[in-house]
Amino acid sequence: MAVNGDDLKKLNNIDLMKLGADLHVNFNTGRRLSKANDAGERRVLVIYTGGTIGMVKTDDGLSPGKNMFKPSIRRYPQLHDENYHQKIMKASPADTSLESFFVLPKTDDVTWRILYDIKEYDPLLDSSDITEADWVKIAKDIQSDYEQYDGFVVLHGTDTLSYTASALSFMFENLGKAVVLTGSQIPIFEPRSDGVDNFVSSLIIAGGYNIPEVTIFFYGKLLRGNRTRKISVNNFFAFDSPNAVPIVKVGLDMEVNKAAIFKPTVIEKFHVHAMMSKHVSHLRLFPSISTEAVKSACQHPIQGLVMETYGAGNVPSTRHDILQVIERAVKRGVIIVNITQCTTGAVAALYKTGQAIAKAGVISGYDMTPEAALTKLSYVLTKTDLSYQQKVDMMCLNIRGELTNLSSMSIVDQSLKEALGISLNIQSPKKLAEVVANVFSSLLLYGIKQGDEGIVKKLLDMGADVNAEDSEGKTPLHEAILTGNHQMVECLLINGANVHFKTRTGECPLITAVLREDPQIINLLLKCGAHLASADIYPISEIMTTAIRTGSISKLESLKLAGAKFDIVDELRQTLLHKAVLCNRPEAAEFLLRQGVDKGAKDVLGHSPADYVMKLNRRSLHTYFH
Ligand code: ASN
Repeated sequence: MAVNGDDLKKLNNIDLMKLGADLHVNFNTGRRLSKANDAGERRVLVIYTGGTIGMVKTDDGLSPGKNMFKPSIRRYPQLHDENYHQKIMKASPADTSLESFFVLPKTDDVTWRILYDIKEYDPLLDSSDITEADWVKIAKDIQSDYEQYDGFVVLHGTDTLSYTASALSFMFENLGKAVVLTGSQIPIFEPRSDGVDNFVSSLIIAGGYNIPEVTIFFYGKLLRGNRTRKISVNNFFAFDSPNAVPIVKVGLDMEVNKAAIFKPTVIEKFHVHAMMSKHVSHLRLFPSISTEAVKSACQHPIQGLVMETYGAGNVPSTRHDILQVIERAVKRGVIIVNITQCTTGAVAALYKTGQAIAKAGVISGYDMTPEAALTKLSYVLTKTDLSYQQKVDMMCLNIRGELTNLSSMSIVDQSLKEALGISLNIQSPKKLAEVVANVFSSLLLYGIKQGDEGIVKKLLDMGADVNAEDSEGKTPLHEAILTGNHQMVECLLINGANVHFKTRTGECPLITAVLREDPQIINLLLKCGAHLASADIYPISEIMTTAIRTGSISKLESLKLAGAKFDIVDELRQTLLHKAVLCNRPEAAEFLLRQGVDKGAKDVLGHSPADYVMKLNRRSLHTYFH
């Protein structure tokens, strides 16, 4: 304890009383997670764009009701736990932002509580009215709040949901957090609505599972957004992804297919490409289609055309007029993508009729949905730094899990799985998957601790989960950071490790690197999009407190490098500079002053740090407070 008995005699009684709390260096600028809930909380931003989910009956049919959604949600105990809301507000009176939050009632699916805030759009839209400008707006809104939330839910009408999901999946580059889109067939406040389950499950997935993709949750399934299609006007089972397995299936439990999650392979920050070309069109062939119809689909100013052909990508072999129009359009620089009219399967050069259009310069869209092909074209066409050929190459590449071709396939070595099944005589596939996951986790940990990248890569190739959490929520990335092996950290990051996983105590990998005071790893994580969020204030303020109390300048430097702000105040309105003075840490005070902290800030007693320097006669600090 840096404030000794003699020091305290110099303060008056009220000071003593007030400082009693402070002697434990009780920082409480944000929420004290441990006060309200030891398991912690996750924050989700809900963007409510419109759609049936929030609609009300009017004389003209169902229509979105302005400013009605939020007050109604507060009255629904399945959607909001008011007791818990009151509890967290009492625990953190200084955090006024909590007022607007909703709290999802406790669920067994995740260990922490999910707090969510709702941003309602004006006007609310039936999704048939959504345009590419709305995609840009949603993308930008998520970008500007990206660091404040653990995940995002977009409430949206179902009619064009697959288009929006596909568009966002391309616009979000290096996405590291979950963006779950959902809606409903019946308004959420109607008795037989599918909206409650769709909304609640989306919140749990966005806040509780790190699935860094744009997905659609509908009727018990989480599907990759750019693989989905609306398949029914009136069934609750309204969306499907015919060429991709669901990522999560919700029954009694949430069954996550971790192998199905799209993994990043580059070390880059999250970025929004906030531009989509309007100069794209879509042509569905039919027997006896006219030359004029084909011509008008690719005439100026069109730059990209999605052509839906028969079966494996075939066009009629006798229609030289169509081939001629297409050839001319390709020569003019129009990118034409061939996709199939069939629901499942892909374009393949099997038939003469298909090869003819490939020769004309039409590229294969493999098994892309029309929505994915169209929005991908819109995205690629606005990449002004790319040449025509680079755009074509990008269209053929699997960039967000939207298509299956050789570049998207990986061969998983099943030998360990088979050997375990045989030698342990495990019949149940679920049990076997559980055992295999455990064995992989232990081996991965062994490889990381040994610093053996070869083993780690081999295990990942064999299907080990690069983001497997242990009982404390620690991931292989946390472990690699703890060993200080920079190359191993890099190896995990380019093999899909996510920088946003937090342990049960709220420690993200960046905080682990700060605690280890490892500038090289901190920089690497920052390059990959890691950040300190305002929701991390509890662990960060604890680290800052200890650093000030012990005068650890290297820890303070690490915090600074990670992007921490040194302007926090506690419930006595004392700043870090007050603490440095009270704990008699001139080095820490000097560091804080170099960061430009407020010298004159007064605490609840009306004392500035300089007042305490005088009162406590801190000689070593005098020079900093003239
Ligand atoms: N027309 C509605 C919409 O797309 C349909 C729905 O949400 N179920 O906005």
